[in-house]
Amino acid sequence: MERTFVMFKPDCLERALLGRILARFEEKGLRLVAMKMLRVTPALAKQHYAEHVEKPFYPGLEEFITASPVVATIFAGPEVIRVVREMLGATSGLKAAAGTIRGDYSASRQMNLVHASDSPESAAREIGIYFKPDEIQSWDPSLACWLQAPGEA
Ligand code: FUP
Repeated sequence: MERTFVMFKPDCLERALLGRILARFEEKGLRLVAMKMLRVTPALAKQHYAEHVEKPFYPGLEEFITASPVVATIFAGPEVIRVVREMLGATSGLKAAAGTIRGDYSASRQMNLVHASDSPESAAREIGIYFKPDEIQSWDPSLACWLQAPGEA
């Protein structure tokens, strides 16, 4: 089953939107398999956003992502990487379609509430940065048989 790394950013916690946004993933039927609250350090920010470290917007991005705690999670499910990215909407809350998480709750490119992996390679890399293997649960929720037909998972 595919896994994706989903991180609820400082603006999400500061605005007390964690429960509401987490509920959208739960209600969709995505399977939560790992979760922790932490503070992103500048070193961790540079590792996470390695592809952006040299970009002009990086200093502001680091200041933002280290400003308050985050909640790091892993969700599992068929095509979960694409499904979560589509639920989030475009990177900028100003461009994200209404009905998506960013479209409904964000009016910013930087303060876009939630990060999610954009490919199987980034999911594997980001999961490895934030979680040890024994922090990831393998479980079959009892409702799973009402969320997907046999063979779909
Ligand atoms: P995404 O894949 O949606 O996380 O977006 P990107 O990898 O393009 O950008 C990573 C983070 O940098 C985003 F959360 C938004 C932020 N960003 C800025 O703050 N300013 C920019 O000009 C571009 C991206």
